[in-house]
Amino acid sequence: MKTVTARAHTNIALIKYWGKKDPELILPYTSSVSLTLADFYTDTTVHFEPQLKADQFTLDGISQPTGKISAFLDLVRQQAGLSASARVESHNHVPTAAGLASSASAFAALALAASRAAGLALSARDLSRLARRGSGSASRSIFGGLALWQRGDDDATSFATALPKPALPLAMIVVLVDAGPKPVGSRALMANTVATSPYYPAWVSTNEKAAQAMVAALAADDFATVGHLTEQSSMQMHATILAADPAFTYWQPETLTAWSLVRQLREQGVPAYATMDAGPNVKILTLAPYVAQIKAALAPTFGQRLLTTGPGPAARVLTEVPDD
Ligand code: 2P0
Repeated sequence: MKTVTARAHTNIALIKYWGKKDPELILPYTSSVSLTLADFYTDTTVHFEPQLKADQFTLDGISQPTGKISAFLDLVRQQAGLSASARVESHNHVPTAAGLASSASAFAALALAASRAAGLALSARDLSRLARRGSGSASRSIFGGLALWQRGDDDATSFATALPKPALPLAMIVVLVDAGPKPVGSRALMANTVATSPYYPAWVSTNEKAAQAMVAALAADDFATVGHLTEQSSMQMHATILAADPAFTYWQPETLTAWSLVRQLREQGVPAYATMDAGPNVKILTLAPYVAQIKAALAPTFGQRLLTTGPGPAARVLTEVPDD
């Protein structure tokens, strides 16, 4: 056995994932496209120990419930033919109270560390399939830069792949509207949107076309189309959520303030596009040369609540230490 520490970075979807066709296997209704971020990541250490009575999990040094982690480790144990429990230690590296702690980096790091600690040497594709079982968006965090999660038809065909590195100097500014915990978890809300939003079928057909259009726009380094598709996918996702029963939105007043400033910048010729996820924070997709100008325009309203990042690397093993 080995003690393995892996690092995976979080990602932001440019074309969103929202809704599961198969909640058990986490097969999505639509494909999605994401940007893995340089500055936000999770480090996870895994060691399987036959003498442990049950799995143990700490996050930033604090003991946590093990339900979701143990269910995920069971998949790894099954593949490796192992029965031992594991000790899992995770550390989230996100700026204090950034509100960006993510199941994407968490399950991507756990998939890599646990599979290696169990003696498996999975391909990137199989790691992505495994990470998907923990959290859909984690399938994309196996890869650096841009990733495409093809929805597929079953467990074997639903995985992410890396997209070619664009010539575009992509950058992202995170506007911290509210760093508190989510009022409603995305998993339950996703399921309710699928079950009750009359707009959901329209979302599926539009978003799937957008995913394929995004791949083409990125390959062509066509930032106006990349940005437009990014903003549309986010707004349409939030529209399906608003139309669910009960109606809901993650947005807060400052979410709209930030989006409005982004639209004003665009009217002045600045390439800036807003995208929002399962929370009120706004992420602005832009190009590196415009970051300073955008931050200057947002600073009077958001002050220090602006973080800048860019494309980050693939999930990787940091250390691998064999038992004595
Ligand atoms: C995404 N989100 O594509 C979308 C956009 C939030 C909004 O993936 O239930 O934690 O674990 O598969 O991946 C957040 O949901 O959901 C998410 P599960 P996940 O990034």
